[in-house]
Amino acid sequence: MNRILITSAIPYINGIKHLGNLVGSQLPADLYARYNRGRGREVMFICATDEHGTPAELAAAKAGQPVDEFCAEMHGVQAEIARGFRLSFDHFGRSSSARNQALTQHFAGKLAENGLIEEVVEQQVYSHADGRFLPDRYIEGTCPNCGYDKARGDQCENCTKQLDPTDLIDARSAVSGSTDLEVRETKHLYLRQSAMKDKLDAWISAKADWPVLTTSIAKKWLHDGDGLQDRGITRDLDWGVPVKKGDQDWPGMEGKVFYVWFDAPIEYIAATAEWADANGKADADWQRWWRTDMGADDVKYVQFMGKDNVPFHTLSFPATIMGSNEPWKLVDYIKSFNYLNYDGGQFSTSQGRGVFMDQALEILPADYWRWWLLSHAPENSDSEFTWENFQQSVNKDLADVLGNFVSRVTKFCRSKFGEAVPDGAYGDSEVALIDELTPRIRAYEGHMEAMDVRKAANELRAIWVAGNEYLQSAAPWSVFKENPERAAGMIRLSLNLIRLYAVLSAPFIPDAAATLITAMNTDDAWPDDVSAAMDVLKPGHAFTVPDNLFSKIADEEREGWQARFSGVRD
Ligand code: B3M
Ligand code: ZN
Repeated sequence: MNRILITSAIPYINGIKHLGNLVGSQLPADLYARYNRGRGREVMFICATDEHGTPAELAAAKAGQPVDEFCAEMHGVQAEIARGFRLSFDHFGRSSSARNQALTQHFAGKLAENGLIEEVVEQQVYSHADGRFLPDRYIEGTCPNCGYDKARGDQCENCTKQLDPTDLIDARSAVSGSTDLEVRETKHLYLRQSAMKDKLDAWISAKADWPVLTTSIAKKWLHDGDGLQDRGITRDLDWGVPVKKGDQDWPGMEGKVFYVWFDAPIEYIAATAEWADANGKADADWQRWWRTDMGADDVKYVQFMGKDNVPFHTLSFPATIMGSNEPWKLVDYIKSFNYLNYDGGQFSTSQGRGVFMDQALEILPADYWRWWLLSHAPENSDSEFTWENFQQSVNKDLADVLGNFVSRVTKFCRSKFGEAVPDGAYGDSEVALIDELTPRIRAYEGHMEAMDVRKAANELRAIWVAGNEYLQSAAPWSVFKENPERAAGMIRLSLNLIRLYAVLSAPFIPDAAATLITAMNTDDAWPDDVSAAMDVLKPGHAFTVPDNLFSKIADEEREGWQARFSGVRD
């Protein structure tokens, strides 16, 4: 497969994401996109903001802004932070786009045509003061079970009892506090997932190579309790994709919108169309990624997400795609992640606990975070961010191992041979290093292909360490006195190693890699043949000594950050 379509779960618009969200979707997706581009494959890497739903409406109200304005502004903020982390999206779209609106309505129309939509009349709480229906969790009142006075309409936080809004004593709107509430009838559309259960089950069962985390969650939803449930796909809200069948009105559904989780995954497709629009391309140019009748059979499609998003991607979205009976591309591989915890607790957006993406970039450049997060990705279990561990990884891996190697080699060369690759032959120890590196690089590639993020990071670190150990034992600074030509061979190899490191490390630490490529005055072709790669920079090739790549984190700095981020965000 030489074309790779990559999507990351699209972040909600209503706030800035924390580092746990980043490492669970956008960052590993970027790693994989950069790696595949490095291998010369054609990549389409898509992300977007997830802009609909009650949380977006409420966040806008809190900010005192119309919701469309709020979303446009927050999209800009999130796009800027994404650039700061060097997330190399081909397009960062918006789920509120005209493209997504049309596609969402299109899918709903097809599902209805195929008998997969059911209209259901329900009772729901309407708030006169707010002029809207209220979702269950936006109704508050006193718990009939324990007397807790801030119980929500879906559940009591205090005694965990599942509730219906009508169970609450003195129910009030969580939006306005108004008690002027009324239960009204309202009609909603349900996606008949139950009718597609066997098809979905067969599809998931065939994915033997998927992470267990992904398939076990899907299987649980398919088989636990009463099995796969039909899912409401409309809401009584103002903000969202208006309910229509294709471009036709949907009688009885006036004034309603699709549920945010119905239109959000469709935005993966729509954002690719937005990419085409933004780049003056034709529809065929995005359709070749998504329509199997337009060439997408040759595409490998990989999705990245945190485990909480797995049910929607293994069941609801495939049900939408399959149920359309149209030749849309289904996902080929779903890479899901556990949670990253923060210093003995959980990262929490609602409580402002942990380090958020904007704050992280205020403290240190993207590469520092990328390296720690990816090398500690919560793949097989939850993992934990601690400041001590972060300090240790940065200081050791990035500063002592990689940074120090680059600095010693380039500075030694400059002082003894000048800023050009010296001429000297490779001896036994150089050949031995090349022999060691070859299988390591092949292993690194294998882990990257398999999206084993931690294993890939470990192998990359081992590749850096091998160069350091070589340099330490070859000791060109001692050899130089007796045998400058021999030392020249060692330095020629080491300068080529710097180039090799830049190419291999670019998916993890793109800024440092770019600095090295520029300093070495070279290209970034992938080392398919390691011996040949050790001979790219020929004797006489000019280079410059790069600035210090990574600074160490001092204890006082670490303690300062630890204190600053110990509470909640204001
Ligand atoms: N917006 C979850 C989140 O931001 C959700 C993902 C949608 S993926 C289609 O954490
Ligand atoms: Zn209770």
